[in-house]
Amino acid sequence: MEQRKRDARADSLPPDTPGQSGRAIVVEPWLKRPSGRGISDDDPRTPEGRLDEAMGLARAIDLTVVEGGLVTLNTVRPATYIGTGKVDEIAGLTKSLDAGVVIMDCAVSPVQQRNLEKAWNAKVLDRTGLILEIFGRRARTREGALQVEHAHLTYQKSRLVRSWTHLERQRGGFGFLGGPGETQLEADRRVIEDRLRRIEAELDKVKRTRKLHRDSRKRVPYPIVALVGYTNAGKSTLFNRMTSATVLSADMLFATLDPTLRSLELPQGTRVILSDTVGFISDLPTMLVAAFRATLEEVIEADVILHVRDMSHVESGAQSQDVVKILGELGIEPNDRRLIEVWNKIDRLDADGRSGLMASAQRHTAGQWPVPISAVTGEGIDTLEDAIQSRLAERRLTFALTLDPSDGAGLSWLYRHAEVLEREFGEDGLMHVTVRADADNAARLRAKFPSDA
Ligand SMILES: Nc1nc2c(ncn2[C@@H]2O[C@H](COP(=O)(O)OP(=O)(O)OP(=O)(O)O)[C@@H](O)[C@H]2O)c(=O)[nH]1
Ligand SMILES: [Mg+2]
Repeated sequence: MEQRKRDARADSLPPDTPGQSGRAIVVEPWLKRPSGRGISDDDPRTPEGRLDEAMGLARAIDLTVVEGGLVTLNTVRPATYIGTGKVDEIAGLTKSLDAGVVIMDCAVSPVQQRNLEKAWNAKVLDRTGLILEIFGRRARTREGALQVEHAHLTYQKSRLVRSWTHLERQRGGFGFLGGPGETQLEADRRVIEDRLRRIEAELDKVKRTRKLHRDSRKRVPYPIVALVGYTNAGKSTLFNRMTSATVLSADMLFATLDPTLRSLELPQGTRVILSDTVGFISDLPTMLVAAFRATLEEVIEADVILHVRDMSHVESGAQSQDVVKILGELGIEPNDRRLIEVWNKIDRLDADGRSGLMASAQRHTAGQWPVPISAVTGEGIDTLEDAIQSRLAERRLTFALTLDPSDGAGLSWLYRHAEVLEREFGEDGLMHVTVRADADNAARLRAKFPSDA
């Protein structure tokens, strides 16, 4: 009984933070299918591509990857996920390579995790656990930390339920219920739920403050341009290039976690606010998408959304599909007029790759051309700025207004809520003002100047 209780609790505990000099083995399980494709038939990724990415994720929490390999399997084993032969082989490796962590790039159940940890005498992290770990380390703001903790606890809770069901089933056979193991699990679950509720209350407070900020920014008539894209696509590099800022950009997955905003002036003089935010990844844990929804509201409400893609990456197409899918979960459809595809890192392509890319860019429907750029060399940035400008113009309306010269309050309202393009005195002694405003402010403007607008 004592033993069982301890095991059950081990499931509910968060993965230990791997040590400073963590040496890790990365295992990429690859389920064989009759079609010869991967986990799902419409998966455009290669096993090698997935393995590379998983190794990158492991390095993102400063693990030293001492070995990484594919394990093909015909079926998932309930006890250990992979076959016993492979389990033994990896046990040998963890020992000879002195690895304290094994990353399983899949979703392992609490039971599988426990069995593997025992067999390998190493900490086992699955893909969700690993991503949560990275996010936990990157969170810098209070909101970010709360969101990650929320996701982490939700993950733990889901694992509690699963192992509990397992125990229940096992005990059902003996015809009794209850016992210390279950009581402990219930207590664990209650602790998690209490904590989740407290975090939600706190997040609610933070969210209200953010909303106030956003609302007050909305009254300032600057449109928001949001950067989205797969992790490592070059969003922060582009952000820095366009705003002359120095946001951390690094060849590291999930370098950015908390959103960053900065204003910049487009060449035509329009001032916009550029927002850099967390990158996406394939199989992004759903609890993270949910937890980060508030942060991603910046994107949901943006006037223009730049989907930054790493065109030099072999899996660029698959990455793009993942981003499109997550955008869909946020309610942003692929044909949304606010979206502009930004084809980044073209400096890394050779002449053939480049001309192929330019040709396929041209094949897009007029008005939806992707913009090839290099955030590093600056190539194509001017075209991108023009594209942003013209998308904004589509969304913003221009008004020609006439004001009494003594109406200082009216004029200052216009400066606060719209972009004043022109202002002159007519021969009629009145002031003629041309302004441009976004949809929200256009409505207010119509209400305020009914005879003109
Ligand atoms: N050669 C080349 N490298 C680039 C370009 N843009 C970005 N990079 C590199 O790609 C890596 C990732 O860039 P980041 O700007 O940090 O990417 P990100 O999209 O912000 O990534 P996350 O914050 O992790 O989501 C860095 O090493 C950059 O120097 C480019 O146009 N050309
Ligand atoms: Mg970044």
